[in-house]
Amino acid sequence: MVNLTIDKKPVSVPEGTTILEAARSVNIAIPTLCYLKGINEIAACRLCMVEIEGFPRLIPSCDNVVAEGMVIHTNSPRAREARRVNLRLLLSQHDIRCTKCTRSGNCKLQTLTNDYNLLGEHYIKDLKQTQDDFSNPVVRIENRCVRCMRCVQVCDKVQSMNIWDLMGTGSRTTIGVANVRSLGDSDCTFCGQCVTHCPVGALQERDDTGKVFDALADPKKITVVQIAPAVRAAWAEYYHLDPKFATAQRMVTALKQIGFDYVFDTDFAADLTIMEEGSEFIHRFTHRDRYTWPMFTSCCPGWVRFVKSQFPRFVGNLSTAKSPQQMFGAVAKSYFAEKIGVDPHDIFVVSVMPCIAKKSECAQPTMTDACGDADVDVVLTTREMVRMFRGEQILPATLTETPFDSPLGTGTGAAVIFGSTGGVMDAALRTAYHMITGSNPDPDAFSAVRGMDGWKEARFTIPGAGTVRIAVVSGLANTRHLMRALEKGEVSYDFVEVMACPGGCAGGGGQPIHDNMELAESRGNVLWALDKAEPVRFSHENPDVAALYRDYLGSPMSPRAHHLLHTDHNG
Ligand code: HC1
Ligand code: SF4
Repeated sequence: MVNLTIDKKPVSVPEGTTILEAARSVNIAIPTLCYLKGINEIAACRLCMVEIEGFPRLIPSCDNVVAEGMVIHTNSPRAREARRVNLRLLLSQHDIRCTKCTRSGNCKLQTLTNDYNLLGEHYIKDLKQTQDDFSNPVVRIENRCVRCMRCVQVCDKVQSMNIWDLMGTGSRTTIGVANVRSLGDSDCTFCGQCVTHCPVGALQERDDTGKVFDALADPKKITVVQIAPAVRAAWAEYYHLDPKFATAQRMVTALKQIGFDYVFDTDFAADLTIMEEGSEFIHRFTHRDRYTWPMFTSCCPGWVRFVKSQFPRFVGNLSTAKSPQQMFGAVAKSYFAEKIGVDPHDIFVVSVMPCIAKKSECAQPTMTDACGDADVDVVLTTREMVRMFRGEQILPATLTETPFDSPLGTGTGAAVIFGSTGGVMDAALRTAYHMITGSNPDPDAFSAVRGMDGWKEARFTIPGAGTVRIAVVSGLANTRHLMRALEKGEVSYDFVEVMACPGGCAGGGGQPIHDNMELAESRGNVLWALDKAEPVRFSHENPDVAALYRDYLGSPMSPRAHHLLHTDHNG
């Protein structure tokens, strides 16, 4: 252990601890902007400067380690003044029209500027106008970037994609797309992890709220919204509501208040996905020789983009089942349109997703199977939905509960866990077991797939089918490791679930942002608790999914089911 003094407090920490972490261990907060523990410890912003007795210069605390006997002052007049100067230098290159920024109120730079009372002019007044590209699901706004490098490091270390890179030199240093391509031409998976880790608003999702407000105001449109599993675990974070109070049913009320005609649940389509994907897995498993292995889940568009660009020879291993969001759109504009007797072209389907990549998934030219229009018209992130609530002056703390509409609003416990890593696999195995044996397993029989490990493995024996070797992976760096191991023959599996975002959709790129906090696990736990509390925990027991098969699709994998619910990933 190393013994030192920080702000007159004696501190004892293991060798190799940074000064920043040593201070935090005794509840002394040193301001940071660029710092991300284990990911970005490079002192780019220089706001964490501290004074050490006997050292002539101030040093950044995030990339210097403690030494025996150090006497450190984190908030001396010199340290404070250095922070103020460095903050003003950052502000001099930052577009400070905060009222125009979606991160206003949730921006680290704004908070620090207030904390340090920097009310006067900054060094440079006029920023050059930049041409920002708002066409892609992920948008970068050059004049807001503070060159903290978080996006570069998250994309490199967590997602292994290396899309962002440092460009230029000196005062012209900036961040751009590596190899000087545009983002749209790059291999970006649009997972949005760069967005949720940007401390300011330099990266964000394309704002599609205007399209939704227009549709809501159009009397000819029948507006239908679906809510993804993981959204319910996070939507009220902005309002600091207790997750027990912030139910999906209160979100339904808010969406009705802003004018949606029908509020449905992606959980319904997640159960439908399990019926199709479970049947497909059993078919492949019982005709092993006809397929290459393993079979991969296909509901995460970040992962689908990843496999197409990074490991194209595995594209044929993806389940042909569309994602729940796309199954929902196809069913809404066919079965549901017929049921309520309207022209499907008049139905406007909005998805609220924890995800940015879903914006690109719904725009795929192949995702038009119901009536030729896009099956899903617009995807909003959880953040965009909350912005709509704010714009409409919704007061969530006063909301009562409203049930989802019928018949696309019923979901089981197996569906809600889709939003957490391991959930898709768990749900699929519950139903595959039933399809093979004719009886239900214990709904918690497959709990080995749960938890936050980035790469999980398990084997399960299903009577009559044998042993199924599965893996569950989340985060694209973990995925790359698994794919390389598969290529080298170091591992072999039958069924693999992949989610691009660490922890699955609960930690998705469209979820509320809390600087330096990873909430995928706690949000995931909300979903696992919802599953436990559900009276029905098997997708094959969803009564409305059963009715859809009985009245419209026939059976899983039927020609109609194939047309509406499956896709060719090479298409
Ligand atoms: Fe997801 Fe899915 S779980 S991909 O994360 O399969 O976005 O929540 O909606 O489609 O159901 C996202 C979440 C979501 C789909 C489902
Ligand atoms: Fe989107 Fe979920 Fe995939 Fe992340 S893990 S890219 S939130 S679908």
